Amino acid sequence: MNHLTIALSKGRIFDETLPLLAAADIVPAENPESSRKLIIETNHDNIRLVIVRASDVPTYVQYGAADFGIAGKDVLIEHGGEGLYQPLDLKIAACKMMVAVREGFDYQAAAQAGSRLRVATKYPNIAAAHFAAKGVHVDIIKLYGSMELAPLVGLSDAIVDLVSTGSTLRANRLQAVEHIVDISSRLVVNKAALKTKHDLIEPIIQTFAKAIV
Ligand code: PRT
Ligand code: MG
Repeated sequence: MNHLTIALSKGRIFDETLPLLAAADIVPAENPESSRKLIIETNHDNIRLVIVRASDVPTYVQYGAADFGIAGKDVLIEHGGEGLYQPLDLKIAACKMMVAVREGFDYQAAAQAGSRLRVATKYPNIAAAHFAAKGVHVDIIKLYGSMELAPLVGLSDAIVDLVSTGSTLRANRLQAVEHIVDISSRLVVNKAALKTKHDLIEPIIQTFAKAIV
């Protein structure tokens, strides 16, 4: 019997993936939020979940350590998508990739073609491509979290980060000044597994496709 390993991250993606898994009759045996286990069994002997960092999902799937997974478009653009088949936009964990600055900061003046801007971000590839297209020179400062702090303490002029409700920006007196790309999460499948485990994977893709709201 073929086995299936599904890579998921905890938090918002997991919460929004549960109904999709349920539609495909896949029910985790434990809640990863409360369990410390990184391998979670399901109601099927041959299907298991592996719980990884959101930004590591493409890597597990690319190398075939997981047959498929769910990852944000932000993570996929930054990863490059090598070795991954991306059949479905699941429309979950939706948000926007934005440029934000301190309230009152004159972004239009600072970001003219030819000028130089310091940009803090977890997404150096996305940020570099965005500003290159505008002809703005940037010094990218790579951070791993709490990007919103950077302009407040003078680490950067601007940040490139995800915004959903906008409350984090407001709480830190920042404002969004440019929209880069709409983000949602996608199903990513290992290209080899799609062939060798087609009978197992294809019905799940079909079920997910029907369950997208
Ligand atoms: O936490 P960890 O470092 O392990 O990884 P992660 O932060 O990438 O994981 P997680 O679970 O927080 O996010 C997983 C995916 O959810 C991301 O890759 C996105 O595709 C998607 N997503 C959707 C978001 C958001 N919305 C979001 N709002 N990811 C992060 N945020 C953060 C944002 O970075 C900012 O700090 O939430 C804050 C802004 O939210 P608002 O509501 O205040 O605007
Ligand atoms: Mg997080």
